[in-house]
Amino acid sequence: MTLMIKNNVIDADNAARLADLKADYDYLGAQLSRRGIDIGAIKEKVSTYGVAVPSWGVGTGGTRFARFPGTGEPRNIFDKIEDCSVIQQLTRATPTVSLHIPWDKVDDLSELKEKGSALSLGFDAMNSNTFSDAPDQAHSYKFGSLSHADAATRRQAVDHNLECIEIGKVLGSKALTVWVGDGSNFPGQSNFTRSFERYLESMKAIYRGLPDDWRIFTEHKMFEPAFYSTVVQDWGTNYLIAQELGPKAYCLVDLGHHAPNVNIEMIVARLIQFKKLGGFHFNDSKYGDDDLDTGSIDPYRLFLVFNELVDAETRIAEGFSPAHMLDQSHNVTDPIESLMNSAMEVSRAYAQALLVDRKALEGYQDSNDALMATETLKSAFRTHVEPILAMARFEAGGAIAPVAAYRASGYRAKVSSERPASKSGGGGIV
Ligand SMILES: [Mn+2]
Repeated sequence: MTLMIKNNVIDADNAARLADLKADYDYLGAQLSRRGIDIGAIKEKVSTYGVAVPSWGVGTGGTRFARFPGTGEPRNIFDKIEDCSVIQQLTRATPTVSLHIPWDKVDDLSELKEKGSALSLGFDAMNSNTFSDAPDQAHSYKFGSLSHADAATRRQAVDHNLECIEIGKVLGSKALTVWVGDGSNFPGQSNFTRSFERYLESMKAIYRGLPDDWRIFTEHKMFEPAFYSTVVQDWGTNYLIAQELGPKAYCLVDLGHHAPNVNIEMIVARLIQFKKLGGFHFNDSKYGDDDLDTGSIDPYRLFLVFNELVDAETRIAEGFSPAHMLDQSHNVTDPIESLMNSAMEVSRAYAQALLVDRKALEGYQDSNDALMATETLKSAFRTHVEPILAMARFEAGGAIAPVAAYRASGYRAKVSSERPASKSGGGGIV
């Protein structure tokens, strides 16, 4: 196995922290024991939890105004998965990478597959791109892709998605995520019904090319790049798509793709109930979109989403197997550090949700004790679970303090000396 960070760097950083961690873990274990919770069982569950890293996340993001690249930016998918393996090596919470085509297209897929194996990384959902024009493509997506008024443009977009499936088959992926930028900027610019009919027709053609053991995820987004309407704007439309397509079609919830204050955890519950929750793109936002690090603005909302997931997991909800992925834009931080912290934030939300006393909660709900019901959630959320996460990482060979170990490793300086500086400029948001 290829290790991007030397084990002795991790060992040295861990050695300085281990005694404190053990003390904190034991103390938390005693506290949880008084609440009837076995800390070891929680740690076991947390240690099996994984979230996929998006290949595009390890590059510096940008806005439509500018992009300010960092140093040592990955030049291609091989550099990208090396960066992804650093995240996995230190956090032990990100065993898979989600690719984006055509950005990650390579001539030799077996070379990429071998590189993934050498780094002990698997390949998660494939992501297609019909929201921007690839060089030399015949038809432009300026006015849409899968819902475009022109049949040849729609066909090109369908074929691209089918190509993503073929690439994914070689790499061992089992899912295709489709997000389109299709929509309109002005009232009257496009006919809502006809656009959606064309979109569904295109999606059905993609669905027909989906292998039996694959799933297809559609991702809704309220606005942007279209600023008046988007064809797949909300979870209702997303649910209709999944219903129209069939049993292999599921809805993907990107936390940032909703209006402010939308009750996302309730959307999650509805999709679970009707067996159409496909998975997540985790991130956070203050005003709109999906740009900020997971849990950086509203960790309580992230916890409430995981509360629904653990509720479904506990009662073994039928057809419940959501895919988890990060999807965020790192404009001012080292992307590796942001992704490590974000992976730990989702693990934290999961651990906190596991602490909810579900029997007590149900009792408070049935007896209309609103105060104690909400306090039951709050007491789980307020529990400082870091010792559980850190111990799980340590026992799996990762770092007790991933960001500190990463900084001590000098990885960024090393790749900065090997990889030429990338260009700044506009765009780059995904
Ligand atoms: Mn997304």
